[in-house]
Amino acid sequence: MRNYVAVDIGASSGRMILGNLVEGKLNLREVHRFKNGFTFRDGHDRWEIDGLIHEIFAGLEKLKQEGVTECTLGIDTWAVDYVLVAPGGEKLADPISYRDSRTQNKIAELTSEIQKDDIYQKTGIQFLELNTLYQLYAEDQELIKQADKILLIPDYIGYVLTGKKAAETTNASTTQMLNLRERLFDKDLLMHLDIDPCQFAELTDAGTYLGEMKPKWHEKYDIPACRVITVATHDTASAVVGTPAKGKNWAFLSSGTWSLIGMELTAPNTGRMAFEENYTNEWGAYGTYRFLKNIMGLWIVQEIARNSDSRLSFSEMADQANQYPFFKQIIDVNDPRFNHPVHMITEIQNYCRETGQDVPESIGELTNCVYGSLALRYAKELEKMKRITKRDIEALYIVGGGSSVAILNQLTANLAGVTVYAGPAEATAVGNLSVQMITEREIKDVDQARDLVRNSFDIKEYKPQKIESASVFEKYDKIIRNK
Ligand code: LFR
Repeated sequence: MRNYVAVDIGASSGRMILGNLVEGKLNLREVHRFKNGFTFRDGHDRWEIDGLIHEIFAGLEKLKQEGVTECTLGIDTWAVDYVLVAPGGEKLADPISYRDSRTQNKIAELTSEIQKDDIYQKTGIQFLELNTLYQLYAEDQELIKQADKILLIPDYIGYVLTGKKAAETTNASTTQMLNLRERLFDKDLLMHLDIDPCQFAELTDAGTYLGEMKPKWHEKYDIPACRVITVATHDTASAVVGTPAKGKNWAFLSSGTWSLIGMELTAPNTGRMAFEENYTNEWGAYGTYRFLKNIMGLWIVQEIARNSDSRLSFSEMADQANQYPFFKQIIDVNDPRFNHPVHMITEIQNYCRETGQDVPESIGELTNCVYGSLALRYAKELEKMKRITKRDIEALYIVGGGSSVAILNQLTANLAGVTVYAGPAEATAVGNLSVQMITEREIKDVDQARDLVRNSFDIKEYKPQKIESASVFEKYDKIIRNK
């Protein structure tokens, strides 16, 4: 039995999952879980990257103690953030979070120098201030000059573990700096930012062998022999691989800190409508594209929990939300004011006040408002996607931590009029493990991986129920318009 280890780190937590294929089923076991988050240091919101790497070694030590002596290992994390690496190999600073305020107004500034449409035609990527393009534009130019390499987070972790540098493409595409046609970092954009193409590592596809663990780590820690495989290192790309989809007319929703709603395409769509609706074409594993939209997601709920000091899970918060009728209060979940407010609860309350709605007070009311508004936004985006791609959507596969929120799944099915399939919660780790298994030739391809996911996990089905949705959509449109 071979051992595959997924290191999957999101904005709020990381986990290490051991995966094995046993009698045609995928067995998962969580070996280690740890917290993640940014803190304000040296003038910016920064991730504690050394701490995260330390947790990986702690997880590997646990595995060794449990008798695992050999494994392959894949790393996926959130996208867009990077580490500047000095010629000697050490990091020049702790990486700055995409929620840091340094990129405020940077889209406007950069697109006054290069046309927005040009950037979209080159890259096919949605305009989000968090993109690496605007982060590098806002970066300390002296630091960029000193950097031998700019490595995205999972590439950097892979580099620390093995000493090998790569720029994995599913993640590199989220920089908004890859040229779709040349399939390289775009020369004009690099030139504009005064970045030498050599400052990025070689573009590498998911499913490539990166290297062995450095001997020095074996001297320092008692860990299994590890071969690191470059998987789909963008967590969302891994989640899509791990989605148990079947047939043609389906969409996905990777539901965690962010809600990433989209379709898997075999060619990018950079048409007028896609541009105007700010849809993205992130590169997927094995020649696919994630045609999707970022929705603020459960971050808003996480922040409500943080503000109120409650230790409730998403599902427990949903139980409280369920005690109130839905759609009493509606917010635009993608309003930038919810990106990183000082206090999320106050921000939601102010929004409701300003838009002439009753002010939600309890955790239940606040969560009710957010879940209802998320479901509405999901339904709206599914409609848009159908128009843009001219394809039908009959099923929505919801994966990730948020897929366990039954009421949100049912509301989404009802409003969108599609069947929702929910689970697995660990789709990202599953996608990470699947790419390792394909690379090791233990399974054939993504189709087989998805069959495996369907056979190995309890996927819940939510059929759309008839509800009076017209008035709800009307209310939504009015609130969004009059904001
Ligand atoms: C989800 C995710 C999204 C990306 C955002 C920022 O974890 O990777 O796909 O847009 O985080 O990196």
